[in-house]
Amino acid sequence: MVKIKVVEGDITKVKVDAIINAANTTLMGGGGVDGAIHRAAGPALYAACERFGGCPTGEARITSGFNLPASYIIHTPGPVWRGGQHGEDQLLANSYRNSLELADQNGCRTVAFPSISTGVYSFPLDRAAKIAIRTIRKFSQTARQVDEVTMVCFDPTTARAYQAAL
Ligand code: AR6
Repeated sequence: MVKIKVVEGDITKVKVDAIINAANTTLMGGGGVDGAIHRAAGPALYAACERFGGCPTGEARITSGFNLPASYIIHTPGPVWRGGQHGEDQLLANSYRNSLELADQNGCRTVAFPSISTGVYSFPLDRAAKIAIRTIRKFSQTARQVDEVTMVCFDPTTARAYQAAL
């Protein structure tokens, strides 16, 4: 069984095998958690991401953690909220599932996620939290290496939403 936890904090400080980055499809950095991860990991992360030539929404790519306490960073562009009729729910679930599968394939036991798509991308928080928890639970039935998933929430409102979903 995969243990699921919700904490309030800064994901760049978390010592786990892999943290997830709420990226964009260029994978070339940005604001929010993406900017914070790039600043903390250092410029070598930018060079590593450049080699992918981007990533479609809902897919995931893995790099080293560079200067972060985490060993790996898994980059996934979540969907931009456009009203809910453009496959946003499925794309968000894909981001969680593909990130978890990539972590599993790379032998990660402990994984930490930020609240994907609920910042700049405006995905409704409660709806995103339910999708995240449901997708992590479903993945836990087939997980081989991953045994702990932490949602690292940057503010109390976000933490409450994931706690409620859990
Ligand atoms: N640790 C944990 N969570 C954080 C941190 C941090 N250090 N910093 C911010 N958050 P966002 P999105 C929270 O906007 O909606 C970027 O420019 C934040 O409070 O970072 O998926 C990318 O390049 C919010 O709860 O990601 C994309 O262009 C959550 O992380 C775009 O933003 C997600 O907010 C992606 O937008």
